[in-house]
Amino acid sequence: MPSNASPSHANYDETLVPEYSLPDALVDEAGSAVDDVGAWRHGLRPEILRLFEQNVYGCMPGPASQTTVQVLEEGLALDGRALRRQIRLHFHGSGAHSHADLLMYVPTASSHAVPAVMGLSFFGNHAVTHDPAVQLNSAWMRPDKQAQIVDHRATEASRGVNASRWSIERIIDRGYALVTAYCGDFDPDYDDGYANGVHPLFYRPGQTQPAPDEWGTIGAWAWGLRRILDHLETDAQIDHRRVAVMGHSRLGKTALWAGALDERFAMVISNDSGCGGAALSRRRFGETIARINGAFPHWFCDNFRAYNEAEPSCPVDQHQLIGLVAPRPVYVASATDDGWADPRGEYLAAVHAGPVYALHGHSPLGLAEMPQGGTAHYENRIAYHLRIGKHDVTDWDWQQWLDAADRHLHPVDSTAEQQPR
Ligand code: GTR
Repeated sequence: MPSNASPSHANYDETLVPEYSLPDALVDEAGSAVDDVGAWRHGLRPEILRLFEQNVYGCMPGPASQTTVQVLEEGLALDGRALRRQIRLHFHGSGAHSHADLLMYVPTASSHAVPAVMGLSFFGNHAVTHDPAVQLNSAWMRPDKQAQIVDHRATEASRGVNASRWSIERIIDRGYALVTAYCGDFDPDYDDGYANGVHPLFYRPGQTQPAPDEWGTIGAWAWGLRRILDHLETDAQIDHRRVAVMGHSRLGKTALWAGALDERFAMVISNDSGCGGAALSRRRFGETIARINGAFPHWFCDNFRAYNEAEPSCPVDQHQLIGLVAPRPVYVASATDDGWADPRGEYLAAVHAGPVYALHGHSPLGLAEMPQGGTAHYENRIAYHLRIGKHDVTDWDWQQWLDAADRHLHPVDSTAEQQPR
């Protein structure tokens, strides 16, 4: 990480947050206020999506020209309370091939299709559980001592290193399936000019890297989430109309982008997603656009660099990303000791997405003040919590998300029009 990207060099002083004005979540580029759902759906929603594509995450392509499904393994887990299924999705296109391995745990207690939570992991399926039957991922991984990564590869000692972040037993016992995959199966998390991962499957003849308004690595990860959902649509044990997408940190940014783009995700949960996720960029609190583009030049599209030290000139801010999830439930989660991700900026973005929910007849977040640490607010479809603690995912987070999912994760109204994408 370049030194200017270091958390210790960031602003954490609320009095030094610059004055800023946010784009109104219900005003279009021409300056007209949108006051009915039809105009939002057919005008403003596609316009804002396009602005995020062109300026922040880049446009992503549709499915690969060919996808094949290989069942790697199936068996009972958790003393028979879950069916474990490991599946390899193969993607082909433009003479290139890549694959991603899914790990699914499906509760056996239900004879009906069950709702699911889907999320990508930082270190592979074997890292989210101690279950020895889960295959060890052999793809490139970021260096990490605690995750027992040696020479960029997982080792046997990497099994379960992130298990505390995935409350699998709780998820299963609450009646939800868990579906997960390694983010690096879609694009390894380093700046290689997009020679690996899924980008080459879509290069036009002669193209060697994405154009400035085309997808980066977050786009590739979000693409992966969408392809997993394509697969779940074929799985009779999963109620694909009740799939929540969840992500932590860089993968929380990814979950929001996937959920904004793809209305098949019935609920979106972003945890500690920070800059380029749920936090308002214009606050310049903690991580800023310049810092994130400096440290992770491959995450966003090249056009995003135009807003380094120039946040107000970006035509969108992150409350509008949250607004794109409307009217589906969206849950923004922060942690008290996670200043780098700007908890207050995440809370404010959830507040400022409120008018889009109100337009749809749903109550906004409904918190006039930043809430106390250790409280969760999921009465309404825009939910927020502030966990006490550091940048992490804990069982407390999962308890709140599952409570919110029980309350809000209903099948998408089949009469609601969905935007074809
Ligand atoms: C940090 C990055 C954050 C966040 C975090 C993570 O280094 O600056 O934006 O994404 O990594 O993903 O854990």
